[in-house]
Amino acid sequence: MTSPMQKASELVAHAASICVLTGAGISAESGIKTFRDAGGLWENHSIEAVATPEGFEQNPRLVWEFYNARRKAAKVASPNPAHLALARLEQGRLHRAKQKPTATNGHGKAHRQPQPITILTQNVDGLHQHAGSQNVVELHGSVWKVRCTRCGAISDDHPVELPVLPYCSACGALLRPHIVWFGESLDPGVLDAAEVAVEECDLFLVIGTSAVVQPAASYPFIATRHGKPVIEVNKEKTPVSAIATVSLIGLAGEILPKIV
Ligand code: BV8
Ligand code: ZN
Repeated sequence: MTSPMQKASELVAHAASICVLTGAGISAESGIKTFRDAGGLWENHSIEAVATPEGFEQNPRLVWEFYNARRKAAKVASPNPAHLALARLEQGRLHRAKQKPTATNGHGKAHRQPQPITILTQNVDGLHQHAGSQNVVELHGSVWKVRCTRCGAISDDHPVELPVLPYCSACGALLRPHIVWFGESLDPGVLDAAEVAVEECDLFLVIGTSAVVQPAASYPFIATRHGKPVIEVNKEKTPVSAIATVSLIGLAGEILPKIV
C-alpha cells in the first residue's frame, strides 16, 4: 500500500508537464503574511479599503502605505525550501528536455513541446523568480511593478518604498501598484497562458491556497474535470481537498522537497 507521499512522488516523477497553482501559503515560511490566516494581512485592513480600485480612488495614501509595507516585507524575505524545490524541479526537467531531440510534426517543423512546469502564482512577492523558477505566470501582478493611472506605463525600477504619493515620470499622473484588485479583470494574456498550462499539463499541483478567489481557484477543478490528477499541499483542508487525487496536510516547505 503506497503512502500518499509515495503516490505524490510517483505522480510527479511520471508527469511530462506539471502545472502548479501557488498561493500565500507557499511564502508563509519565508515570513510573508498570508491573507486569511490568523494575524494575516486582512486582520488590520479591509479588502475594500486596500485591495479594490474604489479603495484606491478613495484613499490612495492608505493603499500606498499598505503596498509599501508589502514591498518592504517582500524585500527582506528569501525563498524557502518549497520555492527552491519547484525551481529545482524545473531545472531538472529543462536539462532533460535539452538532451531529447525536439519532436517534429513530420514536416520537419518542431511542434511546441508543452512546458515541463508552469507556475501559476497568486502571489505578488516575486519569490518564485527569486528562487530561480523561470516559467512563472503572475496571475495577480507583482508588488515590484507599478502602473501609471493615465498612460499605463509599467515600471519596476523604483526604491523599495515609493514616495507617498508616487507620480509618473512620463506624464505626471498618479502611479498605482501593478496588481489585480478585487473586481478587476486579470490581464487577458495571463488568462490565456493559464488556460493553456491547465489544458496541456498531465499533473496539477495546488500549493498553499485557500482556493476561494476566482478565477484562480477554478483551475484545480478544471484540471480534475479534464481527468488530470491533482495533488494538494496545504496545512489544512480546503475546497480542493475533496477533489484532490492526493491531499497532503502539512507545511509546503517540508512536503515539497520530499515529493519533487
Ligand atoms: C475577477 C492581489 C472578473 C492583491 C488578489 C463580488 C464582487 C466583486 C467580485 C467578486 C464577487 N464575488 C466573486 C468575485 C470575484 C472575486 C473573488 O473571487 N472574490 C472572492 C473573495 C469571492 N475575484 C475578483 O475580483 C478577480 N477578478 O473576477 O475579474 C470580474 C471583473 C469585474 C467584476 C467582477 C468580476 C480578481 C481577484 C484578484 C484579487 N487580488 N491579490 C494583493 O495581493 O495585494 S487576491 C489574494 O487573495 C491573493 O492574490 C489570492 O489570490 C487570494 C487568496 O489568497 P491565498 O493565496 O489563497 O491566501 P490565503 O491567506 O487565503 O490562504 C493561505 C493558504 O495557505 C491557506 O489555505 C493556509 O492553510 C495555507 N498555508 C498557510 N501556511 C502554509 C500553508 N500551506 C502550506 N504550508 C504553509 N506553511
Ligand atoms: Zn504616465
